[in-house]
Amino acid sequence: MRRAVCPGSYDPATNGHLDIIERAALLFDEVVVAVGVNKSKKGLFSVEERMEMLREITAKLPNVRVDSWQGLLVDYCRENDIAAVAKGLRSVSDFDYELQMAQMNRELTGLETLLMANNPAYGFVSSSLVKEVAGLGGDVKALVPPVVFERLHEKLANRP
Ligand code: COD
Repeated sequence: MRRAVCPGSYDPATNGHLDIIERAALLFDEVVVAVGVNKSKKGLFSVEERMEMLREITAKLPNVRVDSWQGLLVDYCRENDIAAVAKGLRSVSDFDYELQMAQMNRELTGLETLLMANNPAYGFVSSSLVKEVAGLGGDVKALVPPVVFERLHEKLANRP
């Protein structure tokens, strides 16, 4: 089975993430959307909340499942029989960073990386900008899946 991982923070998932997940699902038998657990970085959403939203937005994709991991991505992939990482590229700065990680991962265990040119419609979209714009009252409806839009507004409304 050809299995790939789409790793990320997904705090929260955006339409840019979803576009990459959908396209990876056409190329691989199974795609694991894996939320990285970073104990030193507190997100807006908990890892469980991010996973729940990802499960909802990928429910229509039968060969996609959602998981989380902590530590080195190469270790997670080795333990889960995953041969490739699938990621999106938005810009030259993304490329510099992603190329370095891809080369390191290949050096560590031979893990391959597939870098996909992003959909230009979402080239400017990132989780952090979505949170900033929504937090300041801007409309991000066109940039995130409906369930994320709803939860984002609930979360921001309940902020201390
Ligand atoms: N269009 C297309 N793709 C997008 C978009 C968009 N608008 N937004 C995000 N993406 C894609 C990118 O491919 C990005 O890499 C991925 O989604 C995840 O994005 P984020 O913002 O949710 O997640 P990041 O960048 O914070 O996550 C970084 C990882 C957790 C994936 C990374 O740090 C990692 O792999 N860490 C594991 C630890 C490890 O193994 N370290 C050694 C690395 S060599």
